[in-house]
Amino acid sequence: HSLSSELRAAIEEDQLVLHLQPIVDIAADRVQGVEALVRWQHPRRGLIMPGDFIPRAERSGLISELSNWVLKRALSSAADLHAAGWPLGISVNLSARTLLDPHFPDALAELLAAVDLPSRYLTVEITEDTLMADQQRTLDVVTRVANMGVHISIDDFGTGYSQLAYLKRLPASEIKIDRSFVEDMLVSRTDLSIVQATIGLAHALELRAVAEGIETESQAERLRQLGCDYMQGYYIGRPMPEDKFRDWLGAWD
Ligand code: G
Ligand code: G
Ligand code: MN
Ligand code: NA
Repeated sequence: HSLSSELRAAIEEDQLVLHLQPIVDIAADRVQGVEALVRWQHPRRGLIMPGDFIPRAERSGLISELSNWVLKRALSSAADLHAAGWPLGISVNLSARTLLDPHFPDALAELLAAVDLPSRYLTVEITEDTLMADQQRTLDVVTRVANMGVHISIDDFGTGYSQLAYLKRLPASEIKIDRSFVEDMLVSRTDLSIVQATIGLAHALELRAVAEGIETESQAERLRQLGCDYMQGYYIGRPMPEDKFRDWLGAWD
């Protein structure tokens, strides 16, 4: 049995699960949304992390089905949270392959039409490298998605090779500062400068600056002083199954 054929069955048999990690609005001191992170609850191998099956899904052509499953689940979780009195946004990671699929915008429109959730509550996270892979085709798909009212986030910012000339044409709403910079920002003057400059760049382009990988109170406090808009990381909350996340939300403020 190859892992790829097992993955096809896993999607059909609902062995995948979404974990939710909180994203906080720093100035308002409020939970703004969640990032959905997929895991595979394998019947024999236990919990498999996305780094160990997403690349396989991309190679074996299963990524469209997987993205579809993730989006459907993420939208329905967000709609359930809204109905329970928690109007949070939900962010979903998308692979390059999904964004190069010309059918993707129509498939997404169908998913949005089937759920009781305004499209502005959905954010799709796209890494810098994904955006650069096939610039014109990706820009076309991303623009169609943005025109539906979905927010676009540039993930892992600072680790790839994006050109500002291209970034400025993207209909993005936010930049996510890669956690490698946040990790060292209090011990490395260079990393602090990069974080500060990225927040400045985001604001100059009228985008939100989101920091990820916050693990300590001092990092959180420093990001607040720097005017960063949102933050996410183990210090605030780990990725959790939905029932745990609801408990966490109830205990938060
Ligand atoms: O979830 P973890 O916490 O281990 O995430 C590892 C990597 O997998 C991250 O780069 C994340 O963006 C990616 N990832 C998590 N969930 C998804 C998903 O649903 N689709 C895609 N394409 N990538 C995902
Ligand atoms: O590439 P992307 O930013 O989507 O990946 C998110 C990844 O970061 C997931 O694997 C998630 O589990 C992980 N993550 C989230 N918060 C933290 C954190 O505070 N520290 C570390 N080391 N990893 C984190
Ligand atoms: Mn992400
Ligand atoms: Na990231």
